[in-house]
Amino acid sequence: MSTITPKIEVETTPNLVAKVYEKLQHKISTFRKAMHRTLTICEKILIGHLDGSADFSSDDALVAGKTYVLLNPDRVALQDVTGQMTILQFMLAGLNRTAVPTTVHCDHLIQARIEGESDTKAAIYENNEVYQFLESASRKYGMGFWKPGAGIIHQVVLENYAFPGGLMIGTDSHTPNAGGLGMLAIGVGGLDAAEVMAGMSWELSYPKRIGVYLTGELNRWASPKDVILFVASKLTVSGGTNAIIEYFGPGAAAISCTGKATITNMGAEIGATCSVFPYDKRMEKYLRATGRRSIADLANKHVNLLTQDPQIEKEISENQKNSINYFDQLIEIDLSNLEPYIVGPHTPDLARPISKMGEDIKKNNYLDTISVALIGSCTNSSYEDMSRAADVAEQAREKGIKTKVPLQVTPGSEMIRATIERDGQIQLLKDIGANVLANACGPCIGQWSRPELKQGESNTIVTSYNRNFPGRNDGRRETMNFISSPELVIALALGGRLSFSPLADELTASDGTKFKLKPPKIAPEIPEKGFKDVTDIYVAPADDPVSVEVTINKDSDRLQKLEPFPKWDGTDFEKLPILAKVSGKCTTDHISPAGPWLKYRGHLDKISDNLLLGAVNAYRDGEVGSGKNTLNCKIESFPHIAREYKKRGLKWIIVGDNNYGEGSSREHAAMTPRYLGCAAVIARSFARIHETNLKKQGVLAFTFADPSDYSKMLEDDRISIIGLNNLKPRKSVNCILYHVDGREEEISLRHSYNESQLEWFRAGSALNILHSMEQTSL
Ligand code: MIC
Ligand code: SF4
Repeated sequence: MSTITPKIEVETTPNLVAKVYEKLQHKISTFRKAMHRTLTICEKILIGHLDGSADFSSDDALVAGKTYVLLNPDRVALQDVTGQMTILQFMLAGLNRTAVPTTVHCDHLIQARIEGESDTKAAIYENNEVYQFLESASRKYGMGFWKPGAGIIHQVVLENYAFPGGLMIGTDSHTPNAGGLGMLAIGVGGLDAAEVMAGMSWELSYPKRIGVYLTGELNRWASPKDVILFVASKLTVSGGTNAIIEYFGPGAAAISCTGKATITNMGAEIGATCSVFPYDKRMEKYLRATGRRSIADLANKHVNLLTQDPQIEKEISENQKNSINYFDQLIEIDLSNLEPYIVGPHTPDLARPISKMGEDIKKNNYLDTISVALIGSCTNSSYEDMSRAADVAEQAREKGIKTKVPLQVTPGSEMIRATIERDGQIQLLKDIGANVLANACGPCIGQWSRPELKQGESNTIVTSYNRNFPGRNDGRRETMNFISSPELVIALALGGRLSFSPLADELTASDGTKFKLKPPKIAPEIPEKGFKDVTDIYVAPADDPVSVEVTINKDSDRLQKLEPFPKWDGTDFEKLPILAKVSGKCTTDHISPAGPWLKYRGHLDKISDNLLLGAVNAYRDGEVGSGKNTLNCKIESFPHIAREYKKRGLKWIIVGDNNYGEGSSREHAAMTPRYLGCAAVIARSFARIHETNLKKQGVLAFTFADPSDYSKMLEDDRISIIGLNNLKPRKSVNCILYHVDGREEEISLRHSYNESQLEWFRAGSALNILHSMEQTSL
């Protein structure tokens, strides 16, 4: 059972880290006494954060895919769009202050239009109400508030809060970025975060472990990005589901701390719970350079807690087969032989080495001409990244040429932006034609105004971002995003064509001579003069929180107080229509698109109008976002039909394909269906965060016992899900399909609910339980 800890503590980070190491030490040695096992890093960090109720004595105490564990995270990070719902839900719990150190980061709401400064100003004006809400709630409830312009959540967390051996949750799927600094950092839905902020333990299905054994050293054009693009090509977008990816081996220490963060960041693209590297000298160096000497000293004293037991690497280096004792799967990469990769379009696991891109373009008829090149984002905007990109820019400047296509740069944080301005990298990029956007997500999440692009016009962009689902960057499904490292994106921008390979092709200098770009020099991860200090980007919690008011205007179209969802009425779901059966990839970007909709993330009713607008209708070839309204047989948009059903008190279901809900952590993709009357989602399989979000919001999440039953669900069917009063962990559920021709078919559904998760369904949502626990503890 989860516990509520009413004790509120405000900790300085070194204090917190010292306590975490003490706890790790104690729990790990208790575990070793009971289990006598050799441990990997992720096991050490998980064991060290198990809550008081953990029992190490039973054999199935920590079995991947079987045991649910309760953990006590050390920190919570929220960003401005998912953070709104999180805070609204936290407020429903009725506490005075967050029980765990928490920060809020304003990064997703700044739209890229002209350039950084003016775009940030415009965003502050347009989103004033939301920023005021987030800032006042932060001051009141004891959270650190990072202003718009301060930077992207994951970069700011890496620079300020991440620490080796820590456990953090964040309401953003790229939270695992902090794994580059040896932290287990996991993306979650807003309600998970709100519960931890309220002092509850956090539940996780004990993950599998995938080991990535690194040898050799990156060279020439290959960069950390290529490590993860290669891993993504091997594991695919669902290969990391319910697994932690643990990197180790002699090659790990050859990658900078920020390079490691690029790799762990993009573990989200393969569905991994998170990814982590062992503590090493590169991390120490980064901690010291970012003003955290005392944490580096502490980490140095506890290296054994922050690295895997040495026996593991020894055994695996002797014989890879030994990996089965420690990992469910092992991938080996010799960094010295790694080629630069490029992935896309439309999925991050469609990878090939850059040398093969030309062939692929011909084979698939991709548009070769690049329309815009973009570098930066939370994934790739470190000092090292920008320096390597600037090195390529400098080679072009020396030859008197500029990029053939517009080049946009998004620095990950104000600290990075100010430092690369001081050290000249920005100027080099500007000299070849770059424009610098705000320190924010911008075009990575559809916050990109592209008035020059005609409606329906196909176009190719190249980016150093992490996601490339259709419609993601500019709201246009026709835009094809190919992802690569920043240095390669600069090279492609100079070539102007997707088929340009700096390894093989030449450019023409301003004097007409031909030249080849040289691979960028090894770049420092830490600036020689140190990172630049920046001010006026952070607001601390108030000293007199009682006097701070958090206001939500009743008529606002940006924020809406939440009403609890109704309890389950105790009856089976009988003869429900299928609102949508989706075919193929259905990410959270398909279920609850971002871009222009981001501004309604604090207003459940408004944002519900985007429900499934990107989903591909399995019944109607080419139909996206709409389907048949079974009440009037007209083709209408999914949110419209859902509202019609809701008006008539009719619940409905969604049928999903493989890895349904992949991608982001946004719980809106679960809340909006719930709000509009979705009773259940039945899919071939789910992505981890989305499945939990559905469960938490009280929507039943089922998978087909036989995945081929997906094809039995017909457009005009009515569906009954029966025996709900007897729902039990690991017990399948019966579902009857009533076809229009009078036939009935029975199929079997599976689920992964444990007993306490079933309570969420019965109570109407997990929040309803939190709320009633708080009421009784008052
Ligand atoms: C994303 O990269 O998709 C986002 C936007 O950062 C999301 C969070 C969101 O939808 O707000 C994520 O990764 O979780
Ligand atoms: Fe922002 Fe893009 Fe990073 Fe998500 S992936 S946090 S949208 S920069």
